[in-house]
Amino acid sequence: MPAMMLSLAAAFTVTAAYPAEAAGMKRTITMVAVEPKGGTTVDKEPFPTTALPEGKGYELKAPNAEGRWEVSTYRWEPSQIIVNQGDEVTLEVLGVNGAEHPAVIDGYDITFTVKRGQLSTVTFTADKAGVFEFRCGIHQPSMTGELIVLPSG
Ligand SMILES: [Cu+2]
Repeated sequence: MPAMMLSLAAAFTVTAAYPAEAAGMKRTITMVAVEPKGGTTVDKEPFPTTALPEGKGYELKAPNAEGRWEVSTYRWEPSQIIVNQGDEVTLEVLGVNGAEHPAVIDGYDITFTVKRGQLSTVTFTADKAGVFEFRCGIHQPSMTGELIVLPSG
């Protein structure tokens, strides 16, 4: 029992000290630009009567001749990135769906384009704390995410 308590105490110390000791780390975040899709037929589920928000980020296809309807959306995955202020952050974004995604990270004046089949790499120092939106210039309003930079100190 004492040994177990000691190891728990050690684990807690490491966890509690993580943000301060980890600041300034090199972080690589792997992401994808994807288009999840779903669909069914009107004999199983009626076609939705409520429209989705305007923009190319959402698509609701009306039933075809066989009664099949489909829904899809464009997403960044993950769409929330959490780093510590001072970290050197590298985003490696693979384009899986969609020909291209011109992206911007607000507050950091960073722009990059993700193309299908290519890995786009963006490296920056997260020197400003706060919550910064990043988004695709084409697939709105869904292809939006947050860069969350936790303040150091
Ligand atoms: Cu896009």
